Amino acid sequence: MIIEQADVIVTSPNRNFVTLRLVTDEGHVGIGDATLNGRELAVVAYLRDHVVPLLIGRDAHRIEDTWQFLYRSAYWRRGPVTMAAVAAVDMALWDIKGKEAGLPVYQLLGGASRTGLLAYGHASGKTNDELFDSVREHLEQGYRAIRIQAAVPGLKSIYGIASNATYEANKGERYDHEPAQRGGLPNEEDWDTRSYLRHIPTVFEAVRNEFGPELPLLHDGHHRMTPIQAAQLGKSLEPYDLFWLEDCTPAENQEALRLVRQHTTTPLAIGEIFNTVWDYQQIVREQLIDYVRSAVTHTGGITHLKKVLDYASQYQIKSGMHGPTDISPVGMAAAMHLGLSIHNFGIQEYMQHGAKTDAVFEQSYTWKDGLLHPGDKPGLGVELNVDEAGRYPYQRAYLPYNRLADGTVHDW
Ligand code: GCO
Ligand code: MG
Repeated sequence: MIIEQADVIVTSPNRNFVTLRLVTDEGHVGIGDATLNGRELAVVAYLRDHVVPLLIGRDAHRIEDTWQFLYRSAYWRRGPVTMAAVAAVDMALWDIKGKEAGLPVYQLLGGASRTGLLAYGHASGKTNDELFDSVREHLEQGYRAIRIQAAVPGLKSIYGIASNATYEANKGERYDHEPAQRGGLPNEEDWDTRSYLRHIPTVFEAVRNEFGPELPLLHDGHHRMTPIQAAQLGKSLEPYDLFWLEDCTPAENQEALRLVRQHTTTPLAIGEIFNTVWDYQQIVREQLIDYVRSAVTHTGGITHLKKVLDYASQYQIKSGMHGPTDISPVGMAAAMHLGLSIHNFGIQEYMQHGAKTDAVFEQSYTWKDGLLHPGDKPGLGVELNVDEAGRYPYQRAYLPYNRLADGTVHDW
């Protein structure tokens, strides 16, 4: 089965998405997600200019060989652009293999290890009342685990706070629940770690008082603390029994987590900006984390992320795959097939895409009683409606960035 055609499709229904579409001589179509939020066109160029010519004429069955060929023959390895491009090829080839076999991808990965995937949603608020409304709305929608982000007194705008606390207030337009701004230049936000460290434990105390001890609660530190500050936060959140504290320190410094770990039993999740198993080598071996946050889309596809998660499983470390709206429905489906099949699944982030995105990417995955399932259509189970995609041309979009009160740029 030979790859005859490869196209890179950029579309911006509720936000920008990059999709690789492969067609074989037998007429099978496979799609893969290559979206890198805020740097989308770099991946488009990598795919169009460098990868597509290598794909035409290749045997679509040879997934592992194609992965190794793209990774090693480039000579320049790793990095988010390269690994998102490789991921898209990998996903599209799994999609094709499933369609050829007449099986959903999770069956090819060993079959289901569970009936559905526990998913968490994003609650946030500028005040505790707003936050409670947002939590309640998530519970009503069926979420059984919820991420809590709260504004910090004295700071104008910070990561993770939706402009409207509830989906209802956004009238189904979910773009505002993610921070990328379309057009213009990046928004500047402000940050003060000491205020944050003082405030966040009070928020968790209030949420536990309001919603009780059962509900799994998560929190994202979004790379903004030093190791000792992260240790302090982990310790002060212990009474509120978090499911995880995410990205408590900037991810490049793997050793930072050793210090955090020495001080707190709050479970740690890291890795949404990692892209290979090498980024996890030390933190897995030393058991410095509890959850792997990588997305299929940013970590070389199903083939490579499965290797990361198999490695992690030796240390009882579980998956917590990245699933904000900047992962396309194709990347989300790939995560669900992988999550359903592996033994060490932990939780899946699931924010829900907007209506326009759902019309471009026709999905067969389901979300019922708080559990996701990839569905049983052959392949990944997501089809790209090319005509609908064509209605939404690319729009430049940037993520915001942070400055401290004295003007210093800080991690966002
Ligand atoms: C998360 C993430 C996202 C990222 C976003 C950047 O935990 O879901 O931190 O919200 O900020 O993916 O593009
Ligand atoms: Mg995160």
